[in-house]
Amino acid sequence: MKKYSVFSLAREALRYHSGWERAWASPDPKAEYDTIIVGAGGHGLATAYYLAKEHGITNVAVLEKGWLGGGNTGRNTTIIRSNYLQPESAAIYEKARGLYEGLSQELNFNIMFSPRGVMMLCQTQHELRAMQRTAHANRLAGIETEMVSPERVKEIVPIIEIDGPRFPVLGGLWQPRGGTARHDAVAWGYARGASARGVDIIQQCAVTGIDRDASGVTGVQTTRGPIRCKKLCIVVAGSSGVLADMAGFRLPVESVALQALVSEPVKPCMDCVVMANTVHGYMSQSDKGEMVIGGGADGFNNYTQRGSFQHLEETVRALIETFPMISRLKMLRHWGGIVDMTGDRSPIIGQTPVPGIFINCGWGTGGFKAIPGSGWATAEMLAKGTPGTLAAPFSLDRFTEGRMIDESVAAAVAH
Ligand code: FAD
Ligand code: PYC
Repeated sequence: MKKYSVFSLAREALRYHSGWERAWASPDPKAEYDTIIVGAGGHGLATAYYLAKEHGITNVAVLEKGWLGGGNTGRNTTIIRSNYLQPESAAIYEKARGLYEGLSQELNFNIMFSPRGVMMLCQTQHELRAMQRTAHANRLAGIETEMVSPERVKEIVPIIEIDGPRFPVLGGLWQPRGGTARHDAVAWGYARGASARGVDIIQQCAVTGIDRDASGVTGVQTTRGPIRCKKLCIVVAGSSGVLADMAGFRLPVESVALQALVSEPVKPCMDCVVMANTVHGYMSQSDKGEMVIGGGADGFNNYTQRGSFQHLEETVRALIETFPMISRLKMLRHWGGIVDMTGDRSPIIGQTPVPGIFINCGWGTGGFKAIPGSGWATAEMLAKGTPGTLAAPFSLDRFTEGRMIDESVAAAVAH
């Protein structure tokens, strides 16, 4: 892999950019791999990268039915934060946020991490008290967050209306080192790093069946033929239930569309992320100037990867009292992704009832922020055959043992 640097940029500028090589290889599938990862979203690619880098395991294929990063990873609104309530979640989300800080350097790929700060508004007394509790929990977990007054919210976010008649701003939970990153670049950077270390990334290769014998998994059926493997890791977000069905077990997840939209570009007016969870809306400004806006998940289970006018109207209406300026903006595009929701709004990372099959799913509306930490922990589990300390609390068993990790408030997005 050729290193990207100011020197390579200058060299290529002098020869009309004719010498750039492809960022990752596109090999044909081999007959057999030690490990197959299904799903080339951020979580699958990060898992492959850390398997190769941290554990030296490279006889690995990542199989993707479409194009890499084309699922939720390329459809999300890129918010990164770690202000979760429970210690288990704080640990994995903060590990991820920490890795994001150095990821451009580590991958030699600019993921445009922008720690611009995340403000979670409190617009009811109840929300104010819940967020105060979260701030205390964050302090205990060593996560830098603080409660701020309405006046401080206004200083940080001048375009906000704090004295709205229905939803006044009573305070905010501020995470100064939260922020955003370029979603595609995260997928592309991990793909390039994994491919350079010998991982085969195979796009346009849908898994259509899972082969098993009495001792466990033996391989997969794909649209490009059968491939044998010793270990299989399912990392397909909204399609997790479908893949589990192929393997012969059920998962406690529901698939729902989550939608977002962007406005026409405007001059810089908001340099942090704001989430208004009482009214079900959030907003940030992209580097291009578009206001990136999202709301709650669809209220019914579905596999629809697109936006709807009804949702667009609902989300903008929710935010207008708090951000009156958006009433004058034209909206440009809207879209949807399929998110996989668990009952406690925490992910599942662990072994499945089928020996040799592992799963990473259930990130619901909030898995972009977790990609580096989740990939790191899933790679550790695959390498050792059993989850390490970061992943262990998120096992599938917790639903039968009653060990819920309730993050329905921290998940923030209405569902
Ligand atoms: P995906 O990126 O969906 O990757 C799974 C891959 O599996 C897909 O590429 C798919 O094609 C592939 N696949 C499926 N079936 C098969 C098969 N049979 N064979 C082969 N491949 C298959 N999270 C945040 O932290 N912050 C946010 O601001 C945020 N905003 C969001 C906004 C929206 C509109 C949406 C939809 C989600 C948002 N999320 C956010 C959630 C986040 O996007 C997801 O949790 C995360 O991207 C999941 O990553 P993944 O790698 O698990 O899944
Ligand atoms: O998890 O922070 C989040 C989030 C914001 C928008 C969608 N998910």
